Amino acid sequence: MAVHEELPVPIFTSLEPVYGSGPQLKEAELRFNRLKSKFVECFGHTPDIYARSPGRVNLIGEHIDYEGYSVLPMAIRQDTIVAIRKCELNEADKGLKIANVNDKYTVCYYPADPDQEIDLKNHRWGHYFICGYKGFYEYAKSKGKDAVKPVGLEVVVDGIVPTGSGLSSSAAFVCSSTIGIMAALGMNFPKKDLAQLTCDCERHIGTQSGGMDQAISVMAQSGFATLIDFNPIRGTEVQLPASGTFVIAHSLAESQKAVTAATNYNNRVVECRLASIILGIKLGMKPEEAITKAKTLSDVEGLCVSFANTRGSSDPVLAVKEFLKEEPYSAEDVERITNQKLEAVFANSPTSLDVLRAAKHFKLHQRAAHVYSEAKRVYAFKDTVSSKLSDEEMLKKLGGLMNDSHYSCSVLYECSCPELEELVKISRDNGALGARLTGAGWGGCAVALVKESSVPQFILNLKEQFYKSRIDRGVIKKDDVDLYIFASKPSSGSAIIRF
Ligand code: NG1
Ligand code: MG
Repeated sequence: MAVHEELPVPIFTSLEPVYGSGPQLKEAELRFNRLKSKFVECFGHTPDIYARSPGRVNLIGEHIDYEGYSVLPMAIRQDTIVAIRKCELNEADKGLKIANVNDKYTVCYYPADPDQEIDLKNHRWGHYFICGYKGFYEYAKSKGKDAVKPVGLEVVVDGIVPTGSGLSSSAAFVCSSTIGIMAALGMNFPKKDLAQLTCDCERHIGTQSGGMDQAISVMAQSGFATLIDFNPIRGTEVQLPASGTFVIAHSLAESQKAVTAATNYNNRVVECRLASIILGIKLGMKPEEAITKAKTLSDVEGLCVSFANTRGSSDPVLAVKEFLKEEPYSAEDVERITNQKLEAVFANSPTSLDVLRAAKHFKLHQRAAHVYSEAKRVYAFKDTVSSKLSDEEMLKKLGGLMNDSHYSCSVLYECSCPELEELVKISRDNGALGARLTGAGWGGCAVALVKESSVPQFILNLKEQFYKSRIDRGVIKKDDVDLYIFASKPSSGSAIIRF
């Protein structure tokens, strides 16, 4: 039997297989009807096909996917749906027209050219669709499908994953776009290829992201969280304990990752790269070798382990302690060790050069200590879930790991913010077994593990203690509060819908 990531994206002719029954189905029917009407209003006819892909909440394993380490997210029910119709390029209106059911997002036009550059200096919401468009053609070409000619596309998007929230609205959009284009052209690729290609193509937006969000969005199975391994991408279903529920709560600080990349996200990717190179050198690699081979911290873990073995432990965190100083490194400090100008090391990566220009110093010890310890927590989490512990002990242990993860993100990786700290504290004060920021951080959501039976009271308390003052100050509307705090069950991954 083929493992499910080898299979193509499922194609359904009704909404039930994706949205189940009950209120979720009703909501989905309304959305699809509205989307179809908007499509007719924009383009004068109905779409050929719909593609949907969900957002996700990462339970544990933050900022380690791009370092090659496994992570443990689950899909949430909130998704992006793309309605799409192919039009020949000789039709009157050429190109790609991308509208949105939400009028806040004005129609974007792009040429039907897979080689177009995305204008990063001028960020527009439609850019994420173009990531998918480019990604689809790059993949098709790599598979020798040169005959796939660029086509024009009419598109309407309906996304309900809150944006800038660390719940991966961007991956939901990129994945549904890519899959929509693929389906409109009558093709279907294995899910693991789609996970890889959407990860690669979302980088056109300018963040040097890892592949967690796209992998879970494409591959999620309803009812399970997924342990995702990289190189190659692989998903293992993880059954979560029924006695616990994950509650997602928005800090109401928006994390504008595409805009702050040079100082936040990409900065950490560059710091990890520098830490890898220096560790590589300290552990016996020649500088040139380290620069070409030590791309991520997982690339040098083997060296760390053999060093640590001589110390009687196989913990790479020990190597970090021994070889990376705690004081921040200046560019010159690093260059003295690498014998190479940093501009030359990163010459092929314009977004890394932006980081170098913006950075005052590099906290290599702290970033590497976070990555190696967080990687271990992911496996500890998975092992705990499948252990024989009693429910109570299990939840306690999982909560403890989440708390440790938060501490590491906050103190070592410095990707939290005051609003997230407040939310995490209030969550713990109200009985959460563990709480942590989720996603990239610097704003966005926290996720809390709460005993199933206490969830309604927990949510009420957070509304009172975190959201009420924000409603009073007009930060959010009272009627919208359920969009910002909700319990979440593991939902299903991408699907194509053809009525
Ligand atoms: P968010 O910002 O939650 O979409 C980002 C990255 C992930 C991962 C997390 C941190 C993108 C598309 N995603 O997620 O790959 O690195 O941060 O764990 O940038
Ligand atoms: Mg994102």
